[in-house]
Amino acid sequence: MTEEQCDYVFKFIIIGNGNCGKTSLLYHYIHGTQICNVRQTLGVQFSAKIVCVNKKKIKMQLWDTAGQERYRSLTKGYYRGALGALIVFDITNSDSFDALQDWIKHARDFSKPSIQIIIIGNKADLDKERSISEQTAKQFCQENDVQYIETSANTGYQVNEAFTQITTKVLDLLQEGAIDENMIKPKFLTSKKSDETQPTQQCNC
Ligand SMILES: Nc1nc2c(ncn2[C@@H]2O[C@H](COP(=O)(O)OP(=O)(O)OP(=O)(O)O)[C@@H](O)[C@H]2O)c(=O)[nH]1
Ligand SMILES: [Mg+2]
Repeated sequence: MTEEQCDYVFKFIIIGNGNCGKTSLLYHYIHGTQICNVRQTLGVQFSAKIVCVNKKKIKMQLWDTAGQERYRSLTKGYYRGALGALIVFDITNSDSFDALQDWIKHARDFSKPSIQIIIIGNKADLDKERSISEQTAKQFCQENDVQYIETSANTGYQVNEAFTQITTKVLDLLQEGAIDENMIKPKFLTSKKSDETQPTQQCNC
């Protein structure tokens, strides 16, 4: 399936402190398996995946950003046009949770205030080392009007669900007319990127 055959192109950014598992989550989502020898992201890395959600074929443009502070001014240039932000923190690292408020602000300031946000509490497999309870994280998300999900990029726990949840939310907004459909129609065939994957089967949904 090509971009032209898709109903929509959705741009999502993946942000959050360094070492929380952004790249690992994205790799699992695209390849369906755990990444080996993941390296710190330097700047921004683009991936794409074509999916079928609620009978719509969607090309997901996924921008994985470096969490390190020194890349902040570079990465914010990539927020423009994003319909959604996946903000990742590490449930065993309270600093990464404390930084969420800033990340939400970045997402709303550097894209637009209506950007859809899902907070991802990653490393759920390390539950025994948890420093942020699910209850605390859920309450924070309720107060900030954002979605919440816990994942593990190691086991694959709820990785697909995280991406599907935010995609579904954007589709709901489209149906309500809150997003201009013309802005997200596939306009042209882009050259196939190195990390681009396509479904091996026909869309059956
Ligand atoms: N136990 C566990 N480790 C994880 C998980 N996700 C990522 N890691 C590990 O956490 C470390 C950082 O993972 P990355 O995916 O590079 O994190 P990142 O957020 O992309 O980091 P930056 O690129 O520096 O922003 C690596 O050693 C991963 O193997 C997870 O779900 N569980
Ligand atoms: Mg990374």
